[in-house]
Amino acid sequence: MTDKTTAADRGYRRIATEEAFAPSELFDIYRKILAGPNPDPGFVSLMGFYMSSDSARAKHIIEYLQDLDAKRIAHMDEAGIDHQVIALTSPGVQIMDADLAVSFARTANDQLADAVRKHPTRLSGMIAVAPQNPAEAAKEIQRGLGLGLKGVIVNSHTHGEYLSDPKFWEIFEAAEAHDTPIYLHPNTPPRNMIQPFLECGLDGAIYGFGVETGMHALRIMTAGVFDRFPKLQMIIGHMGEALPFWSYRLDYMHRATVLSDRYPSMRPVKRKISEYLSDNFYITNSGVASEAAIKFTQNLIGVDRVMYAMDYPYQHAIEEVAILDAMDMPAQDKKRFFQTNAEEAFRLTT
Ligand code: 1DF
Ligand code: MN
Repeated sequence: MTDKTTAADRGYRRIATEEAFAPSELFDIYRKILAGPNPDPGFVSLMGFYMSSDSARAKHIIEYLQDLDAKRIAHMDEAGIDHQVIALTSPGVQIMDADLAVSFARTANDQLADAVRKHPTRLSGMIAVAPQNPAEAAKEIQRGLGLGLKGVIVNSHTHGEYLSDPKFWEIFEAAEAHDTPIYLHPNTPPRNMIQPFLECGLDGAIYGFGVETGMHALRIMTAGVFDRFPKLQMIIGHMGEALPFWSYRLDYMHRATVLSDRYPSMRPVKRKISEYLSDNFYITNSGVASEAAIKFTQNLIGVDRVMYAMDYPYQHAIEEVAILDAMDMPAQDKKRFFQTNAEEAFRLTT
């Protein structure tokens, strides 16, 4: 089912914005962590599975994560993806000790920048950072932009810690100052949250990812991050990790909780949750080829803030491209969804 149309035939380029890669050296590091003392249970469940399973899905994913060249481009051609915005796969460097995380983020960013230089019209890449060392993360944002990368990838919690903690805010400060967005991508729930998910197989992309990452985004909003950094832009996948559907209740209960002075950790912030969602977030449909969910989210946060992602190679489902092409939606909004919102969010120039 090779897509034979061109961007000119369609009226839009298809830009996929949550696509993953992994240098082969990442798996060497992961093997050591998995074999080490008391590895993180979510990491064991996720990467421990993909790196050891003989299933067709696992083998496909491990093989294509490592390619940033002909094999990936062939899959893009086959599916009709004009351009991928690629990030180091979850949990990236965030499962590592701080010093290794800082140095491996640089290695991964150098590799990704090389691939982007080789295929500038087909590939863009996000900057991996180590939140374990916020000052180095801020420096790496600047260095990564200098390499031609666009945007920053953070794979949700880092050893159970969330970016709502002000110790991480240098990262927000750097992203805002450099006018580059932060993609808050899922990770498995941390050690102290995962047990009820794990015992029934719901810890991964099926559900645990969304619960963990949606909560992380909420913590960032309720901690006042966007009051302190009002121009900061973040991106969340999987139809906003369900936050759009929660939005009315979040607004109501947040206000009620603040007014009743219930928690020292929930202080007044300047705006409603729904306002932060529409002013400070882009939402991608990664993994969700649902016209109803996409339109609901466009309606809630604006047609200029919802954009396309495939989640290659984890959801290498090329039939979904045709489903999304066929959405009953004004042509200019479909172009926003597939192309121009991504160009604006990531400041793409090719
Ligand atoms: C999976 C899905 C893994 C997504 C991912 O990274 C990922 C999965 C490790 O299916 O296990 O990025 N995803 O975003 O849906
Ligand atoms: Mn993903």
